[in-house]
Amino acid sequence: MEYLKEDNDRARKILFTGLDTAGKTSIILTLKKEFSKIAVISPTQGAQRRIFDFLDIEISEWDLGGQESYRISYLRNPNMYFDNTEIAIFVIDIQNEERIPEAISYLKDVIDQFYKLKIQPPINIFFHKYDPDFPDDIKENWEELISKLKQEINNETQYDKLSFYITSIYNLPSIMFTVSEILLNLYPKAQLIKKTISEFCNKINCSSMLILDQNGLIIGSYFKEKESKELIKQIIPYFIKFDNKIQKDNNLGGDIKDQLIFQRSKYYFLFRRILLENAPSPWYLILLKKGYYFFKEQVFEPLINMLKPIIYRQILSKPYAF
Ligand SMILES: Nc1nc2c(ncn2[C@@H]2O[C@H](COP(=O)(O)OP(=O)(O)OP(=O)(O)O)[C@@H](O)[C@H]2O)c(=O)[nH]1
Ligand SMILES: [Mg+2]
Repeated sequence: MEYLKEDNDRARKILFTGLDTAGKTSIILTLKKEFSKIAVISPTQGAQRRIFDFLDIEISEWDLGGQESYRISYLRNPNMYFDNTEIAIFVIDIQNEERIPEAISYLKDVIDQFYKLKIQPPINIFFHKYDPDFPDDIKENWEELISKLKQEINNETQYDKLSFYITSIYNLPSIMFTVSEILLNLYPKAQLIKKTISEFCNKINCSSMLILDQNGLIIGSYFKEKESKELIKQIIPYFIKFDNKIQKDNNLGGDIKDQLIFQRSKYYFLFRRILLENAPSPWYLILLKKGYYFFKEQVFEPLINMLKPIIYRQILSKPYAF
């Protein structure tokens, strides 16, 4: 659940920064599935903050409006804007090649502020606006540009903790997978969840599986091979739309047993809501399996029992019950 409140010590700070119009706020709105707001977006005024839960962590998300006057004021007051950053996301618009030198120069300024503050958070560079519908020759140009930029950024910054991602708001999984992966680095039990899911998948012989939280962020995944990973990525946006629809329609939705199974080529997809006690919104499980399989309630019991002690929500001081 998302809510606004004053900063507190517990929240872990994730900072979105980059030039104006790079796409930071659009990425955040995509994460929140507030797609209609992207069409009428305006430049972010100063720093916008929100707090949301990810597993048992409170995330304090900072969206630093990138217009020049704001950038100058952030650099003048690093304590106010850059301090306590645990993860930085630096967004670069790859469709605006002209402004890339300016973006790299600002990235260097940001890194300088981190050094001044004696912090060294991981910086995740998003090569953004890599839109899926562009023709192949343009995408080839982007690929070349991106590999050149990776080298340039590594050489010019000499920063140890850089990671690079390719994203577009028109490729929802690119945003969901990337941000989830980055946030999972904050969660010590992430490996345990991964192991639990993978053991379960091996046992029931499924090809891939995802568990999504109430915000659609991926808290655990398993992929046996590349093909099923691609298929599951393509399917996520449809499932999320489907769930929005059933949640709105009281006659259809709300039941813990809500699930949807359909077939595409040799795969069966299962989409299932997991209702958590005390949680206003459900989690989701998406599973892909070759051949027909009847997903009985009991099949999931071992998985849920394995996950229960792992996913313990300290903020409410109550365990999540499935
Ligand atoms: N083609 C394309 N356009 C995008 C993408 N992401 C964002 N945009 C567009 O880029 C423009 C700027 O997006 P914003 O999200 O406002 O950019 P910002 O980085 O928040 O800008 P400031 O708030 O001024 O710092 C908008 O018109 C978005 O629709 C993308 O992945 N592909
Ligand atoms: Mg913005």
